[in-house]
Amino acid sequence: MKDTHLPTVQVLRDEIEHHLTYSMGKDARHASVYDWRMALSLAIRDRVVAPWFAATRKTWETGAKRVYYLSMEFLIGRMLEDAAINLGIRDTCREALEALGLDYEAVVENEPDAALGNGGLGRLAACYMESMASLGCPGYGYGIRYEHGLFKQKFEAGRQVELPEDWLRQRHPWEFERPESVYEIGFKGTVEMVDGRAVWTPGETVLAEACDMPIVGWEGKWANTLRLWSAKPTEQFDLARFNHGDYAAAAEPEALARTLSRVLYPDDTTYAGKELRLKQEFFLTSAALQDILRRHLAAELALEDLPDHVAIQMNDTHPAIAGPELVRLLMDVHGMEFEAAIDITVKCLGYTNHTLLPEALERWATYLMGTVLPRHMQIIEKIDSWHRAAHPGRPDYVGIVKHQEVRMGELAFITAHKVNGVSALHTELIRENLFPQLNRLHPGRIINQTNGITPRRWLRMANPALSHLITETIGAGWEADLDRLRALEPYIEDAGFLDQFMAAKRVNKEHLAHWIAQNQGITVSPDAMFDVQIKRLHEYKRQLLNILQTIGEWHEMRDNPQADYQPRVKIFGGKAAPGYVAAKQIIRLIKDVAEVINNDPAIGDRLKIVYPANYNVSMAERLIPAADLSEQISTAGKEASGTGNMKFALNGALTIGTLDGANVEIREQVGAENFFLFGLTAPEVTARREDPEHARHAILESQMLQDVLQMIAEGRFSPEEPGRYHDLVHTMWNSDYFLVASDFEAYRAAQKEVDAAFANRASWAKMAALNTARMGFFSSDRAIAGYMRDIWETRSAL
Ligand code: NBX
Repeated sequence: MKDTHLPTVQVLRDEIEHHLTYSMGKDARHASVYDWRMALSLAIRDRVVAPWFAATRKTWETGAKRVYYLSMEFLIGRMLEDAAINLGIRDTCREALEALGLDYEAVVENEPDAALGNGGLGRLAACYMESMASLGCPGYGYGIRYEHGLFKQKFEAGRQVELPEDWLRQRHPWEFERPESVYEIGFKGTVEMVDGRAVWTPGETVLAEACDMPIVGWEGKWANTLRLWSAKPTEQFDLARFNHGDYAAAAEPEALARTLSRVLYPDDTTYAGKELRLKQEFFLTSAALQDILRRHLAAELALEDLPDHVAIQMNDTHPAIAGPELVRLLMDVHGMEFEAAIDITVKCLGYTNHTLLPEALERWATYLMGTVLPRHMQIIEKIDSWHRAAHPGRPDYVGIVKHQEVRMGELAFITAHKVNGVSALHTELIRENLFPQLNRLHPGRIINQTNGITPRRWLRMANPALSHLITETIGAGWEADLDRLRALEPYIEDAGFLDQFMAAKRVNKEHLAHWIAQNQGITVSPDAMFDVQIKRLHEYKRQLLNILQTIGEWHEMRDNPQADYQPRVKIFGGKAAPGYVAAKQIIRLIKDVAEVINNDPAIGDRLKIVYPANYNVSMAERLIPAADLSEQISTAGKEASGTGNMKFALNGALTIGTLDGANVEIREQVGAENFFLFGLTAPEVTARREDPEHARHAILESQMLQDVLQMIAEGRFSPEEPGRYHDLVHTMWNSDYFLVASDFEAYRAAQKEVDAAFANRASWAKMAALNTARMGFFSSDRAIAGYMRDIWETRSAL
């Protein structure tokens, strides 16, 4: 739909009022912000339907190949403004609301985040859905409609407390229920051979019921579907038991089924091995595959031709049961032979790896897999022996089942025709360290697709001030062709442009300062450098390094108050997995240090620490445009890519970072002179760990680090409980697996460089503007174009 008719303010206003009356059943005089938000959302949603239908029709008519993105997580955030931006009606929405006497921001902020994900992996899926729609790549996202998304974080006396999240308590205006699209999902039970064919009789069944959200692309030219599954009971409510007064028992089947789609697993650190998680993974995967086959057969296509019409991407190993499940459906339901079934399966599947951390790699005990999915366990063994037989005489052979565990990484690798890493460095490490043997058996199967972010949400929507300046300077259209930002480069010699660039940053910083004052009760100056580290709490991400350096800075300021310091606001945001004790301790330390430093009269405005609770997508949209400095300081070799790093640089923040993940490529793109690099490289990290005393040695070489650790150990930041951080300090001296000590002095030195650079505002402005101008490569459109070309073998339908 190229020529969507853009509504006038009056037309949109009428539509909003119509929905207020007829969808919400409210009178304008009694309507709440929520009612208005719903009315506006429904008015916008109406305008998504036409491109959505048109795209579906075109896909059917042309028989275009469809891409199916299977992910346990879609971290969408808010949808209203995103849809309004892509339809080109954000300003009209604002004016229509204002004409109705309403505050646009208040209405937009009334929307809860759809937090159906933990962090980077889930947000990447959301960016990719938006880019597929913007590029006109026919596709579906398949996920789970969790009743409760990622927990809400609050702080109580500096400690993280988790509260349940409840995004569906209010009506969710962006979805369409599809009660007619239901599939039966089985678990457990027995497998028998009948006439040479396996017959699986599940011991438990639930229904997967579809709920669709349209995802509209840039300028409303295309829209795809995000289909989320809810679990429903197969057996209805037991009326007989109810009539006997046994109310709890009557509702049992329902309660059992519902637990399946009840909560998102909040742990992105470690593999847990929980039965419910395996059931969730199979629930998503089986529902998706049944739906895919149903659609294929409805078009009267042969199953043999599936790979010509269907590409299925597994977002990490979470849906890696897709391999065995597709083989099962093709064999047991559709009567195919194993060889044909596995051939089709491999051609259809792709696998994206997002982690090298051994503790995060999924592996299921064979007894659990055999109990929950007995038929799949047989097929997994069949795939394993088929693959082994295809590669005889390999002493280094690595199988799927080993030590009574099913290794999901190996399974995904073997059942996919392409395996991809998410940054150049990460892909190299997958080849060399994670799957070296499989890489030798299948040269060329592992490829790289460096992550990307959607510039519609992360620049156009989140940063109106900078977006206007860009459009004024280089013209419209960069949102769909981010490489055009390069046209900004000549302007960095233009003092007028640089002033405007910094003025845009200033506006964002003022907004953020205001928000911090209102929400945190802390006064920060927009003149200070806003130094931001926002991401999940992990030891490898090294928030600890940041806070230790901050303590060091404070210590120096107190010793030498006359020296020239650049005032800074250190901003932290992020959640720790509920069971991750070390990460929670780091949060508490940051909070304790903030309490002391923020209230130290000797320091005044020169150093402030802010750590707002419940960091989420919406908070990222507020913080990133206001940042001067982006902290990307993971231990080299641990961060697969990072995507926050891209959002910051695109919005004109400079990065202080290690040679890890996509930092490497960001630095290449923006220029080494516009990036603050420090720290050990991935090979140096490995070498350094050879010395069992590396931590002690590094600490003894840094007087500052000794002082900092001493202060913590003495209880300077926890006077009411001086021993609070004894374990943390002990670990620093004795193990320090993530090499905080080894990188401490290099990080400090880099922070000194940052200070010096920030002191010269004119040259800082140039560096910042060059970051924005050179970040075009990191558009998720480039990434999706890469997947389409190299993995999915599909084209735009536009
Ligand atoms: O995926 C993240 C990586 O850590 C980032 O470096 C990368 O940029 C991003 C996108 O490629 N991984 C991640 O977010 N993992 C999870 O959230 C996760 C969730 C559940 C789970 C394991 C990991 N069981």
